[in-house]
Amino acid sequence: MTTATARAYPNIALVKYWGKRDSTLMLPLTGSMSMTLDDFPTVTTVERQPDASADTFELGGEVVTDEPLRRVAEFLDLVRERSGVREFAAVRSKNEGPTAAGLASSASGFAALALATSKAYGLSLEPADVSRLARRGSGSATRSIIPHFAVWRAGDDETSVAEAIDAPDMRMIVVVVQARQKEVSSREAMKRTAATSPYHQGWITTTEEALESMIEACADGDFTRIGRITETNAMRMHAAIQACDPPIRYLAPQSIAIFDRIRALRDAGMETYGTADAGPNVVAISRPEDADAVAKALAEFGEVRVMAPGPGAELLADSE
Ligand code: 2P0
Repeated sequence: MTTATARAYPNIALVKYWGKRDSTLMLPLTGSMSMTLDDFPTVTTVERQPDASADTFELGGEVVTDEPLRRVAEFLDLVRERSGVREFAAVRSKNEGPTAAGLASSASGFAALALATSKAYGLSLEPADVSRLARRGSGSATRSIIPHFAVWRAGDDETSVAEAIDAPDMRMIVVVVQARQKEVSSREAMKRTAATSPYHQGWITTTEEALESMIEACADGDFTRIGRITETNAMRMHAAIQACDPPIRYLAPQSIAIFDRIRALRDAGMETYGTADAGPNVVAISRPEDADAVAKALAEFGEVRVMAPGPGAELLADSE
């Protein structure tokens, strides 16, 4: 194959990844667990260019240069090294969600890129190998290879891959607070948390515990326990981030108001829990039968999308 197109979806972590043990191999400090979404996909085509003298990258029809191009080209270098094929490539990608607004576009982006590139360069990889490869592009992309629910183990270069885990069916109600470019990238903020947050060690210890509890709760099909672990883990991540020097605060006043409403819904007997990534958007989780009511209750805060567990990374087309 010399051209391949792949699609992958973002994922939202219920137990978060926040910090690296090795930033070259992209090994996380702790394991994490997520649900892959069924909307906001990235579709990426990688076309080998025998005569080109550099890689090119187009996102949503716009030519991309500088740092995003550098990350894509470095990722392609890994695949060139493994495949022995030295050709450069043209990468064309399209995100259906708002880029860099905290809706995990780098997860779907590098997951789709990993699958498309491995095919275009003739590597024949199992899903675990694609997950391992995607990790080198962006940590959270490791999990987007896997359909529905995934656990990504901290591990070492060989074992730090995501695997499917059974969990009770649920919905994610995504409230898009502001689809704006964020001020500090996750990558930078993770570094600053490790270097300056006094709560960093507490974050690591409690996340390791949270993951083990989450795995038990999933095996038991215990939505209540899953929800509690999810919300607590998210709050602890934001607490550790806010305690950086200089501080970083991803949650907006509107985000806090959504968390308050989620708690009020619970107090009123509607079981839902909240989480948020490195941005102001809030994601509520609920049982499938409660999702529409939760979505209605949160609609005043912004655009609301109900998401079900979605597919893993898929090859859409390949050709000579
Ligand atoms: C997660 N996030 O588990 C956590 C929670 C954001 C908050 O993974 O440096 O884009 O490329 O590995 O994966 C976002 O960080 O960072 C992220 P890199 P990534 O989903």
